[in-house]
Amino acid sequence: MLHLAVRDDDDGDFGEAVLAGLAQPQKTIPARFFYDTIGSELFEKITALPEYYPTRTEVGILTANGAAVAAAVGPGRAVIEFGSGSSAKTPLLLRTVAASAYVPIDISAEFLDMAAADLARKLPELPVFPLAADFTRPLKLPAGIVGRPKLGFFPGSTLGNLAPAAAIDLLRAFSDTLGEGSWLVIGLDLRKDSATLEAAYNDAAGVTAAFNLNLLHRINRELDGTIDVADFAHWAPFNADLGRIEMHLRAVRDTSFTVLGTPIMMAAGETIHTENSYKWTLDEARLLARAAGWDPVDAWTDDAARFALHLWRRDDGAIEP
Ligand code: AVI
Repeated sequence: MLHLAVRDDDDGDFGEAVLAGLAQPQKTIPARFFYDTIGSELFEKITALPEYYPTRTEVGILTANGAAVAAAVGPGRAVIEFGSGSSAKTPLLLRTVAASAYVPIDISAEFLDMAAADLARKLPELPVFPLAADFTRPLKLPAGIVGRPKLGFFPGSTLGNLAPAAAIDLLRAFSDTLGEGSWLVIGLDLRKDSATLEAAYNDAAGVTAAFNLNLLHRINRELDGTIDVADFAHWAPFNADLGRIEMHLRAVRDTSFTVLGTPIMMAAGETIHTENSYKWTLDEARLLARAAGWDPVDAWTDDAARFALHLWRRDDGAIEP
């Protein structure tokens, strides 16, 4: 299961963030609030949709190129996953690189427990050291993996949900957490034609729309919201200038509601911006790596060049001839 960098279960923070976001000229709600229980279930469904190619494409790339990753990084590394993996990708990588230990890091202890239990079934011999923490900040890794060479894993193009400057900050935090001599395997969605991209975020079954609209239901459930959800529609265009899919909730008519007692008015056509999903070309991804202190060593894509799996090595300042 892959989620945004930070999942936030704190109602206080949710209320503050929603009120602050709805007070902006371009209304906004941070994407991390998608992932309550219902939102997490909807996201799992998204990853299996025919239009949503990233998940299965990334698994295919990892399957086809795992041996090359293993040859580059060598066997016996401790794999540190940013986000708790319960998908097929994690055991695939762990087996391919003959990992000596696994550290899933997630802010939610519940997701960590699920991931650890899942792995214990699939790879019973592998030592697992779950770490319940916010991985957007540099972290002290568990004592059980001290001295082992490290390989970070950040699949699913989760980095794409951050604006470039924040993405660089996060990649720097990974570098600090993993330390000298570490490597990183990171999946990033590739920039491509807008029809393919827009289909992936506007699926025919309406699951992505339900995922987006769940934010409004969540406000009603948790923040005494009085939103008529039927007044809103899911809208997810590709913004070619900024290289990102944007998700919005668009008012289909003039509407007004309250959140925690605060009145909000929206005109027909006005939107609440709920997510960005940046799409990086191979060259842009290399620049991103370098800006954050990583050396882009290799990258693999699927045949249709939809998605890329990147292999980066921490730039430890070695001087090249
Ligand atoms: C989690 N993240 C990488 C997904 C994405 O594609 O940006 C979230 C998502 N939003 C709508 N569909 C999927």
